[in-house]
Amino acid sequence: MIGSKQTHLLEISRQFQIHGEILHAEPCKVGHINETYTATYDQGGTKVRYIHQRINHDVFTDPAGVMDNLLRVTTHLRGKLAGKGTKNLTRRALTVVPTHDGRSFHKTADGQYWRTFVFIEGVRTFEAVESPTQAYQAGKAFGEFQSLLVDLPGDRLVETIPHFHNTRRRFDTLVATVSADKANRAASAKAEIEWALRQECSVDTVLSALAKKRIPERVTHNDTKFNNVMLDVASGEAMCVVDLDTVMPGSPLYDFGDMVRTTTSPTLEDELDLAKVRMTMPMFKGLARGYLEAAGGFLTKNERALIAFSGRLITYTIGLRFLTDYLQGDTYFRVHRAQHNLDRTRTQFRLVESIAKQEEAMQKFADSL
Ligand code: GN1
Ligand code: MG
Repeated sequence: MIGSKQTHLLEISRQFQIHGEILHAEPCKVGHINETYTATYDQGGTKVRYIHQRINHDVFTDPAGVMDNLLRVTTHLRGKLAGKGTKNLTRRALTVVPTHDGRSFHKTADGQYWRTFVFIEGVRTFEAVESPTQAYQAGKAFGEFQSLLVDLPGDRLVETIPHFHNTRRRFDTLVATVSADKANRAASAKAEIEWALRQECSVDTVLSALAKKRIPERVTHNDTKFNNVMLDVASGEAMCVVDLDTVMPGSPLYDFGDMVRTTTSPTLEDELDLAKVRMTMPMFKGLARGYLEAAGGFLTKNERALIAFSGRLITYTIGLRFLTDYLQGDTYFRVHRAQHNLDRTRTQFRLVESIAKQEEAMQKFADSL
């Protein structure tokens, strides 16, 4: 194997119940938060892959809580899928590989948290959507995920990041960040800040519906980016949704909203050519059809009425977070170039405008399903 930089990873890999020798490991470059490696092992002459991942514990301050949620959720999913006679269960729900002492994660002497998953073979993810069929598959996958978790037994899940999609708090944090302007960047984002502040009238809609119990709290994924759906290479069908760290109490509208954000524009999240950034109706139709086929059975009328709005809301909320991080000096999201978070902000805000223009038509279509 393995260069000197990865000797640490070799040590980590030995903590888990994996047979055989590690041959090599490659870092996985997508994802803004955790640190992920794909590692290949020799097991009795066959090459077998695993995922090793370091949990960013600045972001997830309760890694044990994250793993408790994750085990409860994946165990429940696997049980329900098995009950329906689903084949290939380790391709259909994430499988945690325990440590030698039976724990779901390993804490290193220097306080890092590592976990291991079975690698799912024969699937791939896409950073940008390529067809309405893919959008349909994504909608269906997250809809099924929510639907299988409707009867998750036991206590309320841990809130791994409290107030995660609380747009009011995200808005107020932006306001405070602008006035502190610690990184001295507010002048360079004047137009974006002004635009963001003008949208204040939208921030409370879902929060107040939840507070008044007009819509229920449910178990939701909360990070339904298109690249968190594993599509089967051969058939194109969604096999599994990944990135379960933010599975916690929420609203299905947050999930659907983030699907609209990441699955209806043909562009990447940090597209520089804003002319290309737009909500496209064929993708939305595929997405909504897939989602409502799977989730339509449990969603209430009030939830359904906010389907199109949720896309605008979550795209705006993530934009607020990118802008805030830019103004705070890029301390949260991993960046790969100067102004990366500002570029991401502009893309989100452009997409919000495009959704706003089509919101009525989007809702009308969702109502027709
Ligand atoms: C982060 O880790 P990743 O890239 O899946 C973030 C999401 C954002 C997303 C924007 C825990 O997700 O909330 O929507 O970036 N995850 C966390 O791309 O903050
Ligand atoms: Mg994530």
